Amino acid sequence: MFDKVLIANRGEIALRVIRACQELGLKTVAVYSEADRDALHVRFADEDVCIGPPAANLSYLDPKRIIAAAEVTNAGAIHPGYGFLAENADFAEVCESCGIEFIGPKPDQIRKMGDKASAKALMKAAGVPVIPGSEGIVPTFADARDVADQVGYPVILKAVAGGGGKGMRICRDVAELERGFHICSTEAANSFSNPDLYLEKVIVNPHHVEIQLIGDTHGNYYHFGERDCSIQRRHQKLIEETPSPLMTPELRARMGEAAVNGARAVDYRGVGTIEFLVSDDLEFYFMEMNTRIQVEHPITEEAYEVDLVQDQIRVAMGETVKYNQSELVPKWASIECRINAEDVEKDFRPTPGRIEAISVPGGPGVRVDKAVYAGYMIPPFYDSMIAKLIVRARTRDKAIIKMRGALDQFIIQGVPTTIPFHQEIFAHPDFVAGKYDTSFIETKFRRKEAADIKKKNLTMKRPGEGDTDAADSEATSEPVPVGVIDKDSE
Ligand code: MV4
Repeated sequence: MFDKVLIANRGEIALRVIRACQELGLKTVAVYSEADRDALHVRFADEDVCIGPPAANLSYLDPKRIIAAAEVTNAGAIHPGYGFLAENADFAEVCESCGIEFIGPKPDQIRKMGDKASAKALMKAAGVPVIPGSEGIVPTFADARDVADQVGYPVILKAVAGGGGKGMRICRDVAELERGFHICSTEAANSFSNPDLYLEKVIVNPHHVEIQLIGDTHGNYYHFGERDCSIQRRHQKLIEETPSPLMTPELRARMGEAAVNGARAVDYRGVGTIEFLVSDDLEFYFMEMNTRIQVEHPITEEAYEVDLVQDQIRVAMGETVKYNQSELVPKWASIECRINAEDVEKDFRPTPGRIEAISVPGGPGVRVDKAVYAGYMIPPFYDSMIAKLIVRARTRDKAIIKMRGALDQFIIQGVPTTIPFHQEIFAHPDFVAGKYDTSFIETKFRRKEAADIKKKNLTMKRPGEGDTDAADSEATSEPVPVGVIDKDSE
């Protein structure tokens, strides 16, 4: 048992974990790099330790420094948050060997899920639907060609050590496969120190739908429905929502059951997420398992009225988690916008700098998870997400209206943010209608690069013309006024 938790993270998730610990009566230790001296997680924790220079490799990503900080403060547990060391099996193992509770699954569970081919094999054995493809890795091009002949083109090569869109390559025919195999394998060796690849049939324009689950150390497993994370740009999620517009109670029950079966089969403990690809005809396939609390966990908390971070810590304390699965139904529609300090007009380039002024939206059903404040300097060393804006309402349509208002009332001065981009998405008729998949941003939105190329090829235009919808022949629909979508009554 532990009564003090070290939070091996920064930013909004560090605050989220500190709050959960405080509510559970646990003491907290913040660690921080020299770039984060003025960060709120340092102020809000009971104790704090400077662990090194700004570079993540020399601070938040360095197991030795984190363990040393836990030992000097006598912290009995480490919460890794997301990113950094959250899915580092070796780190979880070091924690274990030092007698420090790692708040997450066992090292070997992290390791098995980190190897995407092994994760897929385990899930398949547990009866979870998987994408047709190779059984394990394809050691040679000849093996890849044989599997591709069986499942049919197009196929996708994926690095076993990749994930989140890294180390993937689509091949439309055998010639592309031959070239692609060697390129992908070399890239995987260079990027992940592991050249191993597996191969799958391509699911065209899939939906990204993930199931949130929890397992305790007493054999209890529950799921908290889905999150639709299909609104992404270059594998960065922009918006997440639950319920998913394409979900039905029957499909949710089947996907939830599959996820729980998968978790049970590996004796999983803690909170976790199983990512599925869902085709337009509502077939679902296991893609990856995330063995951490995720950025987008708040929408599940809002919709299901649960506290996933508290539950996660309780599991690590050996407590029994008690829910009635039949009562775990979405009580609200919830949507999250990830707000990044990025210049949308400059290819989403990060814009570190000083937040001169900030005013956040509020009112019932509005939650802002953030760690920035007026006068705060956003350091250039870490990721650019500065806030998560989460809303909930009784219906999706009402949640969209609430989000539009909240975005309009979210004022950040000093650095450009992605708020204007979110406002565009929330004005798009296809998004409002729930008609979107993972290709939405690429196909329904102007892409700066595409726009620039097209503009060059067009005859002279007045300034501004051809900036937006002209860049994409499909993006011709007009925004809809707010009142039009509210068809329901409470
Ligand atoms: C796929 C796929 C289509 N078919 N696998 C991208 C992230 C990584 N986790 C897996 N990804 C994909 N795997 C097969 N067999 C399409 C994607 C994909 C994608 C998946 C989820 C969310 C956004 C995406 C954007 C492009 C491609």
